[in-house]
Amino acid sequence: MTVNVTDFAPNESAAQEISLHNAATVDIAEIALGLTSTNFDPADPDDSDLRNVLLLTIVPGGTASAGDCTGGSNITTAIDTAVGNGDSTLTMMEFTGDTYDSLPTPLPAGGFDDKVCIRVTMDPTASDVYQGDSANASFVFTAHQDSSQ
Ligand SMILES: [Ca+2]
Ligand SMILES: [Ca+2]
Repeated sequence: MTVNVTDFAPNESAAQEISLHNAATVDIAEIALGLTSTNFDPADPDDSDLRNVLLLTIVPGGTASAGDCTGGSNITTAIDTAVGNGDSTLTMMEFTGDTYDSLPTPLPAGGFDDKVCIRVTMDPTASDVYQGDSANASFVFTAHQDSSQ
């Protein structure tokens, strides 16, 4: 699942739902969520990295609607505590290269479905060194058959 962020303005946001489906005959006890990403600073490069001002919101069970995630259970603070600096906001940079183990999402065998809503918001206080910059983020879901993994 890939999210591309291009031509964002401060305070702009986008949200996407990722569907999870277990068609196998083995129960999935938990799902780890990892992130890799790249930054592009193409025009008049000034070493800005857009990922420092992209704030992530991760909501298992949430629904994407008008750039926001509604419903579900927001686990952004828990992820920031695990992989970030514990200030309760989660930048794309903080999560990049890490894996959060794990989402509170058991997925029984036999065709059960679940989903995760991911919202990206550009920090409203971001300066204009980020104009023209873009970022690519790839979220990686890893199923574990038992919770000790
Ligand atoms: Ca943080
Ligand atoms: Ca720049």
